[in-house]
Order: sequence, then structure tokens, then C-alpha cells
Amino acid sequence: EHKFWGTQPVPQPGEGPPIDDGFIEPSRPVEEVRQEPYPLHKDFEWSILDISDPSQCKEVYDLLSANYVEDDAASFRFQYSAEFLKWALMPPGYHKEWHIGVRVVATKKLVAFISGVPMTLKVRRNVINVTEINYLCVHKRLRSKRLAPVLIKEVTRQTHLKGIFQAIYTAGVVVPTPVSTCRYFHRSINVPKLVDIGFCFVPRNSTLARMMRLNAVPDSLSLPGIREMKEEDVLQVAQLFTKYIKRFDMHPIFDVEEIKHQFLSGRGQGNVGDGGPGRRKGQVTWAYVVEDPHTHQITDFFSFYSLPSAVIGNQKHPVLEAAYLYYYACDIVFEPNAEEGGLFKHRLQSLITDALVVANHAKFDVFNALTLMDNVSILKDLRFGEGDGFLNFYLYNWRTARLAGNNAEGDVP
Ligand code: YNC
Ligand code: MG
Repeated sequence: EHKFWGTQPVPQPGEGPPIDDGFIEPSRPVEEVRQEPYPLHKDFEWSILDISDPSQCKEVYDLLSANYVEDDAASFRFQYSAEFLKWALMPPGYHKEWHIGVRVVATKKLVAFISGVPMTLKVRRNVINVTEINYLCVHKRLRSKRLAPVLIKEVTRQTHLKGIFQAIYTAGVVVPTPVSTCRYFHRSINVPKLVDIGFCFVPRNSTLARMMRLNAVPDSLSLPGIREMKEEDVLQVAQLFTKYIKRFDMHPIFDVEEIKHQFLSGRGQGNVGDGGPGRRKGQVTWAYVVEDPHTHQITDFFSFYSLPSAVIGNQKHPVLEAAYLYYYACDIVFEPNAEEGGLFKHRLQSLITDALVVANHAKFDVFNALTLMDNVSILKDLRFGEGDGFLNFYLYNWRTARLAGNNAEGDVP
């Protein structure tokens, strides 16, 4: 059934849960790794892209803008900004050899892309160095020609050449074999626009005015001591993040440099407002901390990123401005059995409500979140609605039992 995936070191359909966690195929010495790129049709050539070069970054942006992920109805298409790609593809320790393009020999036009970035991942009891694969894209005119498997094999080869033999990736599609599946939830902010573009509907028993009232976001931040994260906070945020994230069966491990990159390097240039209301020029990420007014300790933080979508064929509203909840942490512990979820749930609700306030000021139309981390405990109360999209998580060359996640209510049936 899966001509390509059936040949790869991934759990195959019908395999039972593994007896123990570990690799599927052993690592090899770098000398034994294939040294030549995989062959391409004679009209095409491989091209390593230098994302630090604005013109090459723009080429990837142009390819993805016209050809990347769309929803099933082809109404929306992800429109990652060039600044976003720079932030996502150039974390500490990135390898330019993992930013792989395919060009037309005759015109040098970029027609396909795949990328990897290094990451330290904890999966249950094991810490593994992986590549995080993303932005696999083939130009619409070159689809269904088995180019995707060649891109995947080439990024695998380049990964092996750096001594890395495991990968993590996510996709909307199901291929062998997801390790976990999350559902998307959406919190409406700009209700009239969302209705206008068909992102949501006014139910028969409601009105636009009532929907706007129900989804009104508070005018100002509510947590005492909340403010934008700054460079001086990096060490404390790293400690808070590391402590909080340990509770989950699969999570990245970020050192201090990586924390700085993840939460501060996508912040854009200039002052808030230079990129429009509530935004810096080129701002990709937002990060806020709660500093205890008495102890000056950082007790909480949240982050989200900007990932707009093109509204396909809409002249009035060409772009849907979407914010995506990213990492957060609190210094109090989730109590699953406490009445109403206890202190933690209350705290997380206040924290993410403040995230909505910031996103509203920055003129986002919708705030999205997945059913991971502790999100499920707060999504319904904060008026996030269940979406129809799922995100499947995959591990390459690593066996582990399926991760239930903390997503009981949002998991696939
Ligand atoms: C996908 N998204 O099943 P079989 S997500 C994985 N992830 O193989 P062809 C995919 N595999 O089933 P097309 C996949 N999509 O026969 C398709 N496949 O075994 C498999 N869309 O290839 C598919 N971006 O070239 C089939 O298909 C084979 O021309 C078919 O190209 C596919 O970035 C694609 O959704 C996705 O641009 C490039 O449709 C194209 O259709 C496209 O005939 C819009 O391919 C954009 C889009 C995907 C976003 C993403 C994560 C990708 C992960 C790839 C796997 C990485 C493995 C780890 C490597 C490193 C290992 C180390 C160490
Ligand atoms: Mg193809």
C-alpha cells in the first residue's frame, strides 16, 4: 500500500506495541553513509539553500506561499513569512546542508524543498538527538511523480552524514505510523471577519452580535507582574520550562541558548507598533513572563507565534491572521484529581486569557491551539472550538508505544 513508507525504518501497520523503546535500524559510521546525492531526473538539480541570504529565503517563501499546506476544502493555505522561516530554520547548531531545494536546471527556479533542524528530544526514558523535518513541499505542477520520497531520502542522507539517525516530524496526513495525534482548536477573535471568510458560521439560533459579545476579549492584561519577556529572563525561563515540560512523555530539551532563540529571536525589529498595532516589524513570536511583584521571580510564561494563512480567492480579506499557542509554563503543578482542576487550571486559564489579550491587541483574527501539554484542561472554558484538522506526530527510526498525551477529550475517536 505504501510503496515508499513500507521500505523505511518506521513502525509498520499491524505491528503490535514494542517490547522496549529503541532504534529500528542501528546507526552507522559516517564513512559508510552514501556520499553522493540521490539521482534526480535530468531536468532537475539539488541546491542547498542559504536561508541567511534574504534572496534565497525569499525563494523558499515564494515556493511555500503558492504550494504549501492547504485545508481539505482548499479555502486556506499556510503563508509562513520569510522572517518565520529564518527563525524556524536557523536555531543554534543548524546545518545549512539540511535546507535542501530542487531547482529546474534550465531556469534555476526552485520547485521543491525539505528541511531539517537539530533538536534534543526526550521520548519517555530516552534522550535522543534528532532532526526535526518540516516544510516538505513540491510545486503543484510536479505532484504525484514520486519526488517527495527522493527529497526525504536526501534529507535522511544529509542527516546521517552529521551522525544523526532519528527524526521527528508532523503532518496532517496519515502515513506509517503516528506516535501521537492532536486535534486543532480555534478561538475566534475577529468574529465578523471569520464569518466573512467562511472560517466560522453564525448558528441558526444565534446572531453575529451575540457571537461577538460571547467572544469579546478583555481590554487589558490581568495577571499582576505580567510583561514582555526580555533577555535577562532567559535563565529563569529556561529553568521554569525545563521543570514544567518534564511531566510530558515526549518533549524537546532546550538549553539556555535555545530558549533565547525560541522565545526572543523571532521578536522582530524596532518598537511595538512599528509593524502595525501591537507588533514589531517582522515580528514572528510573542513571549510574556509573570514576574512576582514581591520576589521578582518569574513564576509563569507563555508564547505564541504568527502564522498567517492565505484566504484562497478572497479579494476583500486575502490573509487570515492566526496566532498559534506555543510553549508556556507555570511554577505550580497540575492536579488532575482536584476539584475543577485546582489552582493550576485556574492559573493556566488566567495566563492564556492574557495571551488572548496580547493577540487581540496585535490584531490577530484567531488564536489556535492543539490538544497537547495541559491545553485540554482550559480550551473549552476559554471558548476554543473544536476544529476539523488533526496533526499527527511521527518518529523516524525510533520505536515507542503510542503516546496518549494529555488529550483525552480531543483525541481521535
Ligand atoms: C507527508 N506529508 O505517502 P507512499 S508535512 C510524509 N509526510 O508515499 P509523491 C508523505 N510522507 O505512501 P506528492 C507526505 N505526503 O507511497 C506524501 N507523502 O509510501 C508520501 N503538498 O510522493 C506518500 N507538505 O512525490 C507517498 O507525492 C509519497 O507529489 C508520494 O508530494 C508530496 O513537511 C508533498 O502538505 C507533500 O507539497 C511534497 O503533496 C506535496 O504529492 C506537497 O508522488 C503540499 O510521499 C504541502 C504539504 C507536507 C507538510 C512536513 C513533514 C514531512 C516529513 C517527511 C518525512 C521525514 C522522515 C524523516 C527524514 C529524516 C530521517 C533521519 C534521520
Ligand atoms: Mg512528485
